[in-house]
Amino acid sequence: MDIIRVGVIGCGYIGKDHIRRINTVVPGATVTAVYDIVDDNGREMADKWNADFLDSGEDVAASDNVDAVLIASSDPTHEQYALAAIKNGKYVLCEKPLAPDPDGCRRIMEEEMSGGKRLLQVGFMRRYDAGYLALKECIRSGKFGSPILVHCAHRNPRLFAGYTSSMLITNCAVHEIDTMRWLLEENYAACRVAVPRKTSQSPAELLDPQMLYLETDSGRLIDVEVFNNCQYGYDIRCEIVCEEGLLSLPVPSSIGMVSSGRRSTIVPQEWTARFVQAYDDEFNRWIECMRRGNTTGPTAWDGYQTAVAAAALLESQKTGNRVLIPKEETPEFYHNDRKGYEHA
Ligand code: ISE
Repeated sequence: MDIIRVGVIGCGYIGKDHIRRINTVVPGATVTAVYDIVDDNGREMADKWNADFLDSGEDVAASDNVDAVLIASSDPTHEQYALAAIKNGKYVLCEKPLAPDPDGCRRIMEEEMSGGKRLLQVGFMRRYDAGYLALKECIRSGKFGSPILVHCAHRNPRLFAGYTSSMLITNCAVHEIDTMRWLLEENYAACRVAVPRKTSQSPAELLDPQMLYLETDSGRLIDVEVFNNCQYGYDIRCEIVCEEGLLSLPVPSSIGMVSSGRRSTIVPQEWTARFVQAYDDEFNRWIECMRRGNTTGPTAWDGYQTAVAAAALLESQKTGNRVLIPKEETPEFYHNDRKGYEHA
């Protein structure tokens, strides 16, 4: 396969960044078609990058000038565009979440399985972050004993318009839900949500911050603080308490500054800055594998498992009760040794 021609659905904040990434960072690919629900967004990207400006996401998925589809539109639209891409036999990278609900993810899996070929990757880019990869390597080494507890924080400096209490789980915490499954290599058994005093910085109706508790099948306990209006910066933390040691996600490095009698370092303000290399590595691997006719990375099954856990967390957010997380066997189609899949 020569240059991979990528069609982009969604030219908003992250879509624009990915279009730049595909056209200027990732070798072997170029953006050939774009669509956005806001015409000006789509037209701006089409003009800037000399891509086809199409009238719908479905047109992008069906275009003869597109080999692969990137879905970077709003969460509730992911399902319809993933189905359109798969129905057209296109490879697809769908930004997280695959769909905000398990049923949407299930319909995508059924479509992919019915076609008999793995086509879809979910954009859980933290699996490509050097810090999380180092944590995984340390766990696998056994040098620190088995993990027992994991403490996470997922803090955004400010909300974007229209954010809801559910989205703290289905849009933000899905990163931790997927990453902890991947890091600890096991599934979840139960969960609980606790809602502390709300920040006065957020709208009164928004449950912000929230504390999420996830229990794994082997009894490990993960706590995730999700705080979407922390004011000071974009701050992602992960500390793993093991039987014989402690592992912590590195704080992103920045220059040290000394002035007016104070020492300081920079706290990132955007996730695109904090995880720029992880995104680049994720897209490099996506394109590289596609050129060999393969898929890689988080699958639709991973997206589904994340949505199942998120649904249980949403139930607990409403009741405050501990909620069991349903278990299902991984379909053979989604086993890591499946032909055409390059397991990282
Ligand atoms: C955003 O959509 C992302 O994916 C970021 O990685 C996450 O940290 C942020 O909370 C989400 O809103």
